[in-house]
Amino acid sequence: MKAWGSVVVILAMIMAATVDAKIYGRCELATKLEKAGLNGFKGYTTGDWLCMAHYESGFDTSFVDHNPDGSSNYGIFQLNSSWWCDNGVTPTQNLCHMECHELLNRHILDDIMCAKQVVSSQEGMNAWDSWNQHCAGHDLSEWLKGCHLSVKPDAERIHS
Ligand SMILES: [Ca+2]
Repeated sequence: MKAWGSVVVILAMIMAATVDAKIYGRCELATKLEKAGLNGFKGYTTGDWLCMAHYESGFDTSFVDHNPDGSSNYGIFQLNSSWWCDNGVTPTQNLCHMECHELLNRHILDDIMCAKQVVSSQEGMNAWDSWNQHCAGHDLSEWLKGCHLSVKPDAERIHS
């Protein structure tokens, strides 16, 4: 019985850790990003964000990656525990004033707010190696193909 009790506790912990995570669909994420004002923010488009998030996390909010320096990267944008959030382990600047585990749930508005801070730094989206490698200088319109975005793109706003 004791062993079963442990199994139940472990299962409950796994459920608690994963139940609130989400793998976003491409267009669904695009809509979220545009609603949060990322299209055009600091000169980057929704395509830049989709491309980056794809290569960073595969749109999986639960993704955690560990770096050789002992820090870890969290969530859909793989934000780093030395700079942007506090995981209780890595010495951190915690520039986004948040706990890293908050970057692993399906609610990504806080992730987006933090990512806005990242991209506002001097290096912009070069903060993400994968963006630099796979997205910079590419035609990113493919990322939005087939998405019916409810938010008007900036180009239309300029002309109206
Ligand atoms: Ca979050």
